[in-house]
Amino acid sequence: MPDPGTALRSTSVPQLLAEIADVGTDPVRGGYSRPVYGAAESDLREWFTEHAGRRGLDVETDRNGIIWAWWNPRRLPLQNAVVTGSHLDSVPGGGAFDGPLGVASALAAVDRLTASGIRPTRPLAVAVFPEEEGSRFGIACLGSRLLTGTLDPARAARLTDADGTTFAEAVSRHGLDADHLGRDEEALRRIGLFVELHVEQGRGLVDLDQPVAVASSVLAHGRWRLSVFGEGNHAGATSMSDRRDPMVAAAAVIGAARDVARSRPGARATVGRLVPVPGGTNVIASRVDLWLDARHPDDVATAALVAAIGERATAVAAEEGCTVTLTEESLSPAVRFDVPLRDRLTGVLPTAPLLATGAGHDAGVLATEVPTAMLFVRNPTGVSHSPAEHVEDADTDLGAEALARVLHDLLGPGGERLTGQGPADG
Ligand code: HGY
Ligand code: MN
Ligand code: MN
Repeated sequence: MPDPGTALRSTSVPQLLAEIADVGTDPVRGGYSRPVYGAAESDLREWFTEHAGRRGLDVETDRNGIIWAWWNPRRLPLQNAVVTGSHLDSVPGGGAFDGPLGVASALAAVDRLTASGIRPTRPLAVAVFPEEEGSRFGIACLGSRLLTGTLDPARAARLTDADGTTFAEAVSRHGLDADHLGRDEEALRRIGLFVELHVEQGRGLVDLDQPVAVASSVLAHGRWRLSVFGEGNHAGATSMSDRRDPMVAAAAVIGAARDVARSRPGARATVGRLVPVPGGTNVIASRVDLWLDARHPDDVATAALVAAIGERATAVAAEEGCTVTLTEESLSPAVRFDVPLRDRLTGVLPTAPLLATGAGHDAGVLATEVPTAMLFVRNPTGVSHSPAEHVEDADTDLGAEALARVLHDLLGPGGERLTGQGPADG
């Protein structure tokens, strides 16, 4: 691989990201709102497909809505491939880099690989996974869960968005057949390993004064719906002593979740979404639905955290004469990335530190099927899922260069031995 200083830069990551800077901007929340299969994310899919086509990549969208762009200059069999990529959907009011940085960096890395003249020993694919954030249909990493079969396709098809549109309707409007969602053995057989580049969602690299890190692990994380039931009534005609107000109980539940998480080292609990029913200003709600995002480095501790929050929620709601139900909507076990692959990356990038992440990723879901790894790029604010998320131009290029070096190593002689072992203990 030529020295970074001489690497040809047919396209820089800042240039690529500048092309989509106006796609899906959210004038109310700030940042970007790019729900899967909405107009903005569909525009981004077209943008990616256009760039992939310009580079001679063969582009296909599989039955789960995952885009695969194949860089295969030697027309090798599509097997044991090195796969990179990320997602293009966002959280509401998200930043510019969560997802698109990995996709743009993959395109820039392909430019560098082409310029390097490498004769790859196996194909490379750039993959774009749908609904990584789970912002529209409620389950994170929906595309990679369908691919690996860790989500029942019939359940996925029935998921609805805030307008009542089902996932089945959304995918069929996108030209897919909801009856064909689900585990895709053929697509999985093609993958030898997966390496995802992502903006760091934290300040680790800032504190370490490094531009790029290699990921070590992902927290266990899940989403639970808590429904708080009270008595709907008139805001003016109901005395204060005669109420069972689920909004008041919900406020206590949210505080209880925070307190329980604070009392357990390593635990995280967040309520970012709350929906009162019926939701009138002059109406005492009858029910409040709220969603808990709970995480911990250990699976058993995550379950214990949620159980403890459930118990506290029931107790504090009862003080308001209300009851609570707790329903698991999704759960991802803790992930330790494949150790041989991780070590191969740190061999290529010896100054890159190892960093754990509290954020979930498709690389975490795929880790049950193939060796996976991640690269993180420095985010000077350390903030993510917010317009404040940022990556300096120079660091975006260093990230693309790091990804290109890693891919060059994995595509070169000997790289093909790293494949299909699945997560290794270590
Ligand atoms: O929620 C997460 O951890 C990821 O950003 N989807
Ligand atoms: Mn992401
Ligand atoms: Mn995210």
